[in-house]
Amino acid sequence: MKNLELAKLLRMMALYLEMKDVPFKPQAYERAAYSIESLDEDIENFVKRVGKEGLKTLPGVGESIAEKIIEFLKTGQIKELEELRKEVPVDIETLSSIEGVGPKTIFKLYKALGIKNLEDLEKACREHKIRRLPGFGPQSEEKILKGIEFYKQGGGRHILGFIMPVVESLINYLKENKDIETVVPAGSYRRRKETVGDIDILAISKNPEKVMDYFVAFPEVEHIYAKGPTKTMVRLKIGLDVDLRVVEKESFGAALAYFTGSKDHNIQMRELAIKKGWKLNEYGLFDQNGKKIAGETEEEIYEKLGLQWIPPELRENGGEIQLALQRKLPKLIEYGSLKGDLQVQTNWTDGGNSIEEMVGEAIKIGLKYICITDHTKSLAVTGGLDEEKLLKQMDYIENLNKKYKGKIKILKGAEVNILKDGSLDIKDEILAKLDFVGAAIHTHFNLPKSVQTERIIKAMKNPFVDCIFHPTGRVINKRAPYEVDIDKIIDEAKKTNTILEIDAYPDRLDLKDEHIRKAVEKGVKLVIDSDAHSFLHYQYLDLGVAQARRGWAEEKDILNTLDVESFLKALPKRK
Ligand code: DGT
Ligand code: CA
Ligand code: CA
Ligand code: ZN
Repeated sequence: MKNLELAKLLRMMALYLEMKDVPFKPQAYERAAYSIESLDEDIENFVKRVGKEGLKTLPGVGESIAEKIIEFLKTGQIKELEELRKEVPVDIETLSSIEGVGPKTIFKLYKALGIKNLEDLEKACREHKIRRLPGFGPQSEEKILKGIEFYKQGGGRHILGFIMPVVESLINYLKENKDIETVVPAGSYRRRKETVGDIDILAISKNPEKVMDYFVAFPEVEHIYAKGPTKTMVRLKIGLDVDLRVVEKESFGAALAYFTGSKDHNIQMRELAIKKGWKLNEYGLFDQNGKKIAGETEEEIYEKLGLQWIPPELRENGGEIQLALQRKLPKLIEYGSLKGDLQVQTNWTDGGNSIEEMVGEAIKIGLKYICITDHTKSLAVTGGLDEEKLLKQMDYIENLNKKYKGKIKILKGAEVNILKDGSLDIKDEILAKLDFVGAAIHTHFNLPKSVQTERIIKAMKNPFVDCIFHPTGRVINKRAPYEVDIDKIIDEAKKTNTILEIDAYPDRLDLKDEHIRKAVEKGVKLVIDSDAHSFLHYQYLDLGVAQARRGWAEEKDILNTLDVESFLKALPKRK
């Protein structure tokens, strides 16, 4: 799978072109990168299958980018990019992930101070060299330092949704080996944590040596840390570490439970065993005489301990063991149970596909409704829609609905901007005509906490705002959430009958798990959206379901598990 590597290079192209102030092209490269990383097929196979013309059906990929992709598959690099890198040899990928540091700033810093990487940048900040440059000041210096700190906290954890295709392809590769009986990813990956440190895979085999030879021959392996018959550790080319453990069939369940974790969950489990005078470890559950009483399956371990089986997403020591003892675990929302998607952008603004392309793909994957929510006018960079264009889009959708009757329902919506004072950038009389209105913050991220909170509450009080999109505004590993009193937002959501969104896009996952749990406890209604900017992004809906499960959400908490008629009737403000 070269997809991630290619996406990375395309994104780098976008950054360099932005640095050079080339118009439009950066956005195309960015979109193409999106497309490639969310493609669920190996890009090499894909190109073999559909050729250059097929490549051009991907959002963002035109003639010139298609050629670069083919060049990369042939030569392992993109010549134009190599030249740009020679000209301005900076670690553009890392530097540009620091909040407030864009390609143009990077270029200025390189020219003025020779800053090439994160270390240079931090040093220059600490030596107060940046504040003396024209266009910078003490404030921008502080902001950059803060950004660096946040970046470092990320600590090299990988975003689950982005590494999933690689892990799945590795699992499929392992499954092809005849010596492997069963193979399952465990650890934080199995718990569907939003970021993972490394991947822990378990397998059953009678020929562990052969299995390990086969494992390290996986084409994406870059480095072997250690190789032994029971445990082998490697690093993949995308920088992700993977451990493979081969265990005996009789203890597979015990190993699976142990290596799924989390560590705190395991400690509680072990204590439960100790209370009974037993012992639990990665080999099995043993009674007071040291006799093994369970180990082959996870289910029997939980059962012998008097517990209901606990879904991995709940194993974070958040009270799940106590509830499992009483057989009162929530009945979590199931994967694949979403019938609609309420946040879909199109090429009317910054999406990569037309409304009809988004509709076509939605039908293909079995969605029963989607809501078109293009950005609105004050978000000028996306070409946000004004009242007039919104009305035009509503008419257009009205007509499309005739064409697609019986296949899918297209809802009229918008992702409306919340202005600095909490008012919206679209008039109420127009909002009133939409089926579903999401409001979101895209500017003024740095207001004081109480001001930011009041700003959102004011938007929730608008009778036409059905939902707050990505309520905390974070971008994992890139941008901290804005300061906001989330408990207050949840309380006000309940009071004002406003839905909160779980944005399923891999680096958003906003609300996050612990917020979802609070919202569920308070009886706030939620929706799970892909925030699609391309038809390839619908696949992330299940990542949102994963997050909802980690937040203990049941089907009844998530409104887009309903069919479209019931969904519209259930909209809390419109009842
Ligand atoms: P990660 O990789 O940081 O995203 O998180 P995990 O949960 O995958 O943690 P990892 O890879 O260090 O270990 C995998 C599992 O092994 C972990 O979920 C629980 C188990 N484990 C690791 N170390 C310990 C330990 O010291 N005590 C106990 N009880 N379990 C452990
Ligand atoms: Ca792990
Ligand atoms: Ca590990
Ligand atoms: Zn957008």
